[in-house]
Order: sequence, then C-alpha cells, then structure tokens
Amino acid sequence: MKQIFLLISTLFAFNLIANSRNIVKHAPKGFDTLRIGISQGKIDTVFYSSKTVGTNRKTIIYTPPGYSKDKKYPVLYLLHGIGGDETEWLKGGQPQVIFDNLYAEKKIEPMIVVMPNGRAMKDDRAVGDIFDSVKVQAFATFESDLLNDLIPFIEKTYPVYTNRENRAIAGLSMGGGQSLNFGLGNLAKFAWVGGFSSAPNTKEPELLVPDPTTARKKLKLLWISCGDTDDLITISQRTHDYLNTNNVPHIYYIEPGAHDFKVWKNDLYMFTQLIFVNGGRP
Ligand code: FER
Repeated sequence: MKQIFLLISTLFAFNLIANSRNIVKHAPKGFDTLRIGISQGKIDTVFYSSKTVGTNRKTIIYTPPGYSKDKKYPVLYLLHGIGGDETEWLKGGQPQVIFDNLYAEKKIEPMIVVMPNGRAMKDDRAVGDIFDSVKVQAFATFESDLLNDLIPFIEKTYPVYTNRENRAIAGLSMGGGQSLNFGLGNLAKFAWVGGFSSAPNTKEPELLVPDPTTARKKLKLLWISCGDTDDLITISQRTHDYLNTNNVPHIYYIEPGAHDFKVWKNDLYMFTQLIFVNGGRP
C-alpha cells in the first residue's frame, strides 16, 4: 500500500515537472481580479444593420480607459463558442477585468474589442440543439456578416484604423475555428489571428493555409493554443503540424487545462499583449 502511494505521488510529481517544462509563461495570480482605484474601460451593447442576416444584430464593445474620439484605435474581434452568444466572453471570462489590469500595468496597446454574435441567423440565440446543422452553418455565414456588415459599421462609428495591421481576430472553440478560417482566409483584412481551443469547424490545414508563402509574409501573429486535456486538441495539433512542415511562423501554446474559461482567460491575457505591437501602426 505504502509503495503504491509512493509510486502514485512520484508519478504525480514527475507529471507536474514535465508539464511545467512546457509552459512558457502563464498569467500571474490576480490577472483576472477586479482592482480598486484603477481606470476602467467601458462596455456598451450596440446594434448594427446586417444585410447578410436581414436583421439588426447586437454586438458588445469594450473601449479602453482614456478612450477618446480624438484618438484612433486598432480593433480586436473576439468570438464566442457554440453554446454562447455576444455575452459569453463577458459572462464567462470578464475580459474587461483582464484588460483593465493590463492597461494599469501598461502591458497592452489601446484597442477597441468587439464581441459580436457569431451565429449569423435571424434567431441567433444559443437555445435548443446548439449542434443543429443550421446553427453550425450560421457560424460559417458569420464570415460575410463580419466582413460586409460588422466591420464597415465599426469603421464608420468608432475612431479606428482601417488597415490590416490594425485588425485582429481571435476566439474560443467555434470562435477559434472562425478566427482561423476568416483570419487566414482574409489576409488582406487581418494581420493578427488567434485560435483558442479551436473546434472542428476549423478548416483542414491545406484549405486553411493553401499558400504558406503568402501567409508567412502577411501574418504579424498566428497564435494557436489549447488546454492539454481538451479533446479538441487534435484540431490545434494538426494545424500546428502543417504550419511547422510549411514553415509558417506561429505560436503553439499548450497549457494545463480543459475546455473552459480558465484556459481562455489565460489565452486572452497572453494574446492581447502580443497584438498591435511592432509595426501595428500605419
Ligand atoms: C464539435 C465539438 C465541439 C463541434 C463543435 C464544438 C461543430 C464546439 C465547441 C465549443 O464551441 O465550445 O464536434 O462541431
């Protein structure tokens, strides 16, 4: 009995060491804790008219501390998962707390964060069978809503830069798949792309990056991350393998964790510090 206990604890200790060797960095304690006395960004819910869907659609916008119409900002489009809607990041991840803390420590560039509803259909609520093929298809249709309706709306309503170096797209799970599909499929629009725990809606690598030379030239950052116990890790792994084989620079960040907001909050903390730096400005 004693020996079994010893064996188990040795294995456990080894596993911790083995895992920690893979961890480049992790968000420090308190990164997601509300701090009193620091400046805070602002959250608004706004409507935009979507020709793609034929409705007025909701999106949530975070503007940073010190936001002013007299300045100009880059934009991060931040997408949700299959069970969520435009409120998922706010409810599950409180990204505004992470951003406010990062601003207080001057660790990120001032940016506007747009959290849309990525299920581009008339009834875009996460109700009923969320895996229904019509609903899953609506996550693909969102590409047209994003490019033709939402981005133009943001660019005429907010003081933002409109070149590719000032546009980023990232998301969790279905939103990670969308970000990789839409970002890598529209390199003329996006220079910074992140997939967190990307779902099976992610295109096969050969379709996702058919032209590695162009991707290599155009991407400022390609980020692929996943929790090490997430069943969906095979999607990130196959993408990473293809990018490696084809010499497309990217960050492949595997962290301890499952398919949940603990992982996605950490990813958001990491990813946002890397975007809109080194030539993000016009
Ligand atoms: C699937 C498994 C997971 C799938 C989507 C998901 C469309 C999405 C998960 C999430 O967004 O959290 O087979 O197929």
